[in-house]
Amino acid sequence: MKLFSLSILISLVVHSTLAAHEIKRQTSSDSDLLINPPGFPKLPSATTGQRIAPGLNLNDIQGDVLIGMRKKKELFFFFSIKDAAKFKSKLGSDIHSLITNTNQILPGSKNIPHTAVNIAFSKTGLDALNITDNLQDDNFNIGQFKNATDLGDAGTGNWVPAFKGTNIHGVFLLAANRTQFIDSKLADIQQILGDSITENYRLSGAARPGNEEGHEHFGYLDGVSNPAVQGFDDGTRPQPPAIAPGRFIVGASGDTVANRPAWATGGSFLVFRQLQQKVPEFNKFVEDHPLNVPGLSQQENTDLFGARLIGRWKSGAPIDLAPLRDDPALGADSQRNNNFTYDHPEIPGFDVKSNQTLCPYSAHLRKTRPRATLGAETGPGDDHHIIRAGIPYGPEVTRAESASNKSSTNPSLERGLAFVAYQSNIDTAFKFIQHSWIDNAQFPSPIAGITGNTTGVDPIIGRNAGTVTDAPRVITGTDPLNTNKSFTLNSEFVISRGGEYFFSPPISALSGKLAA
Ligand SMILES: *[C@@H]1O[C@H](CO)[C@@H](O)[C@H](O)[C@H]1NC(C)=O
Ligand SMILES: *[C@@H]1O[C@H](CO)[C@@H](O)[C@H](O)[C@H]1NC(C)=O
Ligand SMILES: *[C@@H]1O[C@H](CO)[C@@H](O)[C@H](O)[C@H]1NC(C)=O
Ligand SMILES: *[C@@H]1O[C@H](CO)[C@@H](O)[C@H](O)[C@H]1NC(C)=O
Ligand SMILES: *[C@@H]1O[C@H](CO)[C@@H](O)[C@H](O)[C@H]1NC(C)=O
Ligand SMILES: *[C@@H]1O[C@H](CO)[C@@H](O)[C@H](O)[C@H]1NC(C)=O
Ligand SMILES: *[C@@H]1O[C@H](CO)[C@@H](O)[C@H](O)[C@H]1NC(C)=O
Ligand SMILES: CC(=O)N[C@H]1CO[C@H](CO)[C@@H](O)[C@@H]1O
Repeated sequence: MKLFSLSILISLVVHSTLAAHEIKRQTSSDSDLLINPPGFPKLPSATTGQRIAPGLNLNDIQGDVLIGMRKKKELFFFFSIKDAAKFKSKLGSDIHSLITNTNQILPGSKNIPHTAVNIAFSKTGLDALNITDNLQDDNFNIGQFKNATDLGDAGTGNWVPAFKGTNIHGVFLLAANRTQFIDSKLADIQQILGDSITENYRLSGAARPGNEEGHEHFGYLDGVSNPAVQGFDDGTRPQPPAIAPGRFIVGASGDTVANRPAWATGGSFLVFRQLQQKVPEFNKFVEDHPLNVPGLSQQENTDLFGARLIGRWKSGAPIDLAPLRDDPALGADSQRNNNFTYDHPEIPGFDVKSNQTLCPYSAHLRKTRPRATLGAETGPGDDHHIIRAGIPYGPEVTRAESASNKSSTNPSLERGLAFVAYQSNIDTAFKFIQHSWIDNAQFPSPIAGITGNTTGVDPIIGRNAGTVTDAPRVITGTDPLNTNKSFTLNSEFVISRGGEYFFSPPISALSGKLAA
C-alpha cells in the first residue's frame, strides 16, 4: 500500500514536471515568430521607453514597421467596414489591446505574443470611420488602383479582383510561428468585430523551408539591403549610412512633410503589392543564357548570369564584392554583405559612372538602391528609401512545373512575394523607386561608354509603362566581357497582382482618434 502510493506520488511529480516543461516551451521557444537566417542584420534589443530619435516611441509604433522581412508565417486579412460605430467601439475596447508594438517582438522582450497582430487602414477605410484629416500623402489619398499604370502595371487585368477599386478599408497582419496560432487569433478578432466588418480577401505567406529560409522564390537571400534606421539600429553596420527615422515614421525626425495631424505621429504608410513570381520560367531563362567568362565552368557562368540580373548571389553575397563566384561566407556575414557602394577607389582609374564590369547598372539591386552611382550617399537625409517587410507566399515549385519549365495555372500553386514597404512619404519612396528608377530604361544615365544604348528597366520587377504584359524588355550591362551587349527579355518573371496603400497608425491612435 505504502509502495503503491509512493509510486503514484513519483509519477505525479514526474508528470507535473513534464507539464511545466511543456508549458514553458509553449510560451518561450514556440512563440518565437521571427526567422534569423545567416546574413540578416541583427535586430536591436527591446528597450523600455523612447529611443534616441524624437518620435521613435517603440511602444507606440506597430511591430511590423521597423523589423523587416523576418516573419515565419504571416496572414494578410483584408476587410471592409460595414458598421462604423460598432467597429470604432470594438477597436477602442478590444482590438487596440491585441496590437503588437515594436518593443514586444524585439530580442530580449519578455512579452512576445504567440501571434503578433498589426492593423492598417486605406483612405476609404479612414473615410468610413469619419476620419477626415489629411495625412498629406496623395498616393494614399487616391489609392493604388486608380494610378496603377504609374507603377508600370499593364493595366489591372492581372489584378486580384479584391484590389480593383477602393473597397478594401483595412488589413490585419497576423504573424506567428504556426498557422494554427494565426487561425485562432483571427477567429478571436472576427468574433470581437462580428458583422461590423466583412472579408474582402486573404493572402497567406510563409518563410521558405529549410535552407531557403530568408530567400525569395527565385532563390536569392532577400531583405538584407534594408536601410539601417538612425536611432533604431545599433549602428554597428559599416555601410550604407543609416537613414533618418522620419523617412519611415510619420512625425519622427527627418519627416519633411508638413501639416500632418498630431495623432498620426508614430504611424507609417504601408504599400502592399502581391507580386507573382514565375519561377520555372525565370530558371529556364537563366539556364539558357550562360556567360562566357574564361575560367568559369558552364554552371558557374549560368549562375553568374542570374546573379548579374539580381546584383547578389543566392547566398546574399553582393556581386560588387564577389564578381565571379558566389561567396557564401560573405553572404552570411551581415557586417560585410552590405558594405559596398559600387565605387572602387582602391582600383586605379575606376569610374563609378561608367564602369559596370563588377555590377550592371540594370541589376535589380542597383536599380533599387544605386548607392554611390549617383554620388556618395550622405546618410540620414537621403530620400528614396523604404523598409521592406514582405514575405513569400505560395508553395515550392512542383516537380511537374520544374520539368515543364512552366508555372502551373492552378491558382493554389501561385507563388510570389507578398510585398510590404513602409515609408513616411509614398511619392518620394516606393513610388519614386518604382517609377523613376526600376521602370525607367534610361536610369541611371548618361553612362559614358554606352552612348546610344540604355541601361534598360530592372529585369526582375521593371516594366516599360503602358505596354502589354510580356512586351520585350532590353537590358544591357549583364555580360561583363562586353557591357554594351544587350539582352532581350521576352517575358516577365514577376506579375503584379495588384495591391493597396494603407496607413499603419500609431497604437495610441487606435484607442484615441480612430475609436472616438
Ligand atoms: C516554432 O519555433 C521554434 C523555436 O524557434 C522552432 O523550433 C519550431 O520549429 C517552430 N515551429 C514551427 C511550426 O515553425
Ligand atoms: C464626423 O465627424 C465630425 C467631426 O469631426 C462630426 O461633426 C460628424 O457628426 C461626424 N459624422 C458622423 C457620421 O459620425
Ligand atoms: C495619378 O495619375 C495622374 C495621371 O497620370 C497624375 O496626373 C497624378 O499626378 C497621379 N497622382 C499621383 C498621386 O501620383
Ligand atoms: C567595409 O569596407 C571597407 C572598404 O570599403 C573596409 O575598409 C572595411 O574593413 C569593411 N568593413 C568590414 C566590417 O568588413
Ligand atoms: C572597370 O573595372 C574593372 C574591374 O575592376 C577593371 O578591370 C577595368 O579595367 C575597368 N574598366 C575601365 C574602362 O576602367
Ligand atoms: C526546360 O528548359 C531547359 C533549359 O532550356 C531545357 O534543357 C529543357 O529541355 C526544357 N524542358 C522542356 C520540357 O521544355
Ligand atoms: C561600348 O561602346 C562604346 C561606344 O561605342 C565604346 O566606346 C566602348 O568601348 C564599348 N565598350 C565595350 C566594353 O565594348
Ligand atoms: C541595344 C543597342 O542599341 N545596342 C547598341 C549599343 O551600342 C553599341 C555600340 O555603339 C551598338 O553596337 C549596339 O547595337
